Amino acid sequence: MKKEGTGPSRRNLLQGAGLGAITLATGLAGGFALRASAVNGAADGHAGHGSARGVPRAPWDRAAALAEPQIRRSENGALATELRAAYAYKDLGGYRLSLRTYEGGIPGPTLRVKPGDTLRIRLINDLPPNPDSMPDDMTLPHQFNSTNFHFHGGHVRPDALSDNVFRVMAPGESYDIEIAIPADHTAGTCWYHPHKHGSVDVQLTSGMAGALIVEGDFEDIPEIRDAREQVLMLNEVLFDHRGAIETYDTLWPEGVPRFLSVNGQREPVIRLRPGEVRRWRIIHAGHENNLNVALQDHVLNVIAYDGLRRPDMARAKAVLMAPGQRADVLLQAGKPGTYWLQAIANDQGYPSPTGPLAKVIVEGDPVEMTLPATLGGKAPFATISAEEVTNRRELPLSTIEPEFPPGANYQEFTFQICRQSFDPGRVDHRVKLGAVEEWKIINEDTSDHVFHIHTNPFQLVALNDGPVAPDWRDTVIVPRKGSVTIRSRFLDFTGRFVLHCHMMNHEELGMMQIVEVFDAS
Ligand SMILES: [Cu+2]
Repeated sequence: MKKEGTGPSRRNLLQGAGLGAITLATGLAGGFALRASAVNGAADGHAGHGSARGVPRAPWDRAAALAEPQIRRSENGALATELRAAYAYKDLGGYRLSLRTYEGGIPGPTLRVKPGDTLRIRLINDLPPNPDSMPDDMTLPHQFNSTNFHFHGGHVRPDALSDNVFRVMAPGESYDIEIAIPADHTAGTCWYHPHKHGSVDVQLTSGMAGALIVEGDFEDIPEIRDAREQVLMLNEVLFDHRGAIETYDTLWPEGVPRFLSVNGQREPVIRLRPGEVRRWRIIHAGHENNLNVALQDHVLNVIAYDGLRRPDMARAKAVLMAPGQRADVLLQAGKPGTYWLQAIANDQGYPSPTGPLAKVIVEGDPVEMTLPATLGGKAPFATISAEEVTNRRELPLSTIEPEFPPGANYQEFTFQICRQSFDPGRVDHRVKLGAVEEWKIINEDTSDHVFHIHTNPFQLVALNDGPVAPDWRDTVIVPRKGSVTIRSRFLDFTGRFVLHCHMMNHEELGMMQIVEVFDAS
């Protein structure tokens, strides 16, 4: 039975009680509620070691420069590459972890393609056999060693060997993926990660994700073209007493060590010269929490959200990012000094994680660079007017929670869209090819959800029923007890794909639907 929103949700209790612990890192013992975030990365970096008893320590180089993932670039219209999914040992933030990876790295290699290219990947699943059989209930996490591949942000075929998240790539086998990127594809920051229902949350949390950059944006703006760029892939690192993630209980309840990472490093160092303009492609690859990203004493100038170019720069003291979202920002370094890039306080119905992400050191001779005066006012797509809309839908998001006092076990929670949990055998929305639809996504819960739909991006129309400036995204926060209204064109691709909450624990426990675009002609 659905509990009304007046009572404290499990997350409220956990995170609310954990807030002090996040800040003070006192390692409070005792009640269940206090365990959750007691080890969340405090700025002094000393948090949490006590809870990780049993995990081998590893040296933590606090002066390590931010590592750039290996780059694999297309040539002559194609990028053909291998991605091997396998366990690897990883020394991260003072722990020696054994995690599922792409190519032994966290994150995986950065794939760089151009509009019109073909992306060919041989995915070798070198993970060991699944110890468990398929569950009767598909909304329970399962078979963590089966995987597949999703191109998040890709406007590409969702079927066959393309961006097909219904494929199951079993351990011990190899699979070909072939994605034709349309010549008119938007250029920008996308990413890839597994999307196999049942194992995606565990694999993503392990660090199986990489940047997938469609090149060619902002070539008309010299200030951006000439700026050095860096991928910043954000994650929340968590693991069990063995330094691994082998059961879903490691992710829920949240009693295990956790801290924030950038490109698989804890508090790496980023160096800039005074006055230098740099482009950061920030990708939130974490699995369940928003991160409110800020750099001390600096402005973040957002030039694209979700890889979709903005008409104008948005100057921000902090950029609130949900799991799955990307923000391309221009940063101009200020006076010499040390500044923390960090996740600062945010309320998502419970306190979002806070703590250091990277140490930014501004030093050396100043350089003369400037921020662009304008981005040119171009939107990635023509605005969808109300007259263009051919159909409307409402999608309520809701959670069935255990009665108070809340249980600690993930099995007690059910996440739903349109009052139903995910069923891989059911199509939830049939959309005519060529349709232009307006959807109102309604969050009935007391904490935020994150709406993401594959294949086609959407235009924001309203937030909590109030109009907003047209803005294109593929992932958006749906505020608690609130709503987001979006419009989208379903023009180019038929076939089945999914929409889901990008808090992947919610997705894994049922908050996903299947959309089928069909050709009615
Ligand atoms: Cu959610």
